[in-house]
Amino acid sequence: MEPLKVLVAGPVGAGKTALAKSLLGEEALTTEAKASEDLGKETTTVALDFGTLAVGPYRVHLFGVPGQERFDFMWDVLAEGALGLLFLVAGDRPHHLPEARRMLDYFLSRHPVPYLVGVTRLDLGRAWTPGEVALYLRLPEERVMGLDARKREEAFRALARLVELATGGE
Ligand SMILES: Nc1nc2c(ncn2[C@@H]2O[C@H](COP(=O)(O)OP(=O)(O)OP(=O)(O)O)[C@@H](O)[C@H]2O)c(=O)[nH]1
Ligand SMILES: [Mg+2]
Repeated sequence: MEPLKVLVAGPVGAGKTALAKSLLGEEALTTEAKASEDLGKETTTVALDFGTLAVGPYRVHLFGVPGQERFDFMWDVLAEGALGLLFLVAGDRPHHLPEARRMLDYFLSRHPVPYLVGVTRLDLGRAWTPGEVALYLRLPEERVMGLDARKREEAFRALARLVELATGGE
């Protein structure tokens, strides 16, 4: 069976790299560099996160894209041939939602693939709930779920649901 290429996208600090690490462990290929501006964390992805894992009968190739807009040239490079999009948004950073909406529209207009939105960091102060994020992004509630990107079971549940959407539940 052909590998299933899945893209992980979303604004800076949404947890794309954390998700790659929790799903792939030591196998995760990451490209972190010291953040050149204050992003609320020390490092940021400058090229991609990558790794492969099994989801049921499928071999998934996971490609995480950088969140910073200055690396947006990588988005189309990595999106080539993708069959699903896992789009992460930090629930505790509702001010990132306008950018999230633009990024999601951009991706889906160029690569209309099945998608799932994951809302992370729900345990942190005054986070928006997945339902509120769905309303704001004008998405059906079933396309939005909460997860802690640091926890393997939660990250895997989100990925498995996307794989189900991408493969039509076969
Ligand atoms: N408390 C908490 N922290 C989380 C959760 N999900 C992710 N994080 C943390 O949030 C931060 C997200 O940072 P990254 O994983 O580097 O974010 P990114 O999306 O890869 O960001 P860029 O590569 O800069 O675009 C990490 O410190 C994670 O450990 C969550 O559900 N709760
Ligand atoms: Mg990253």
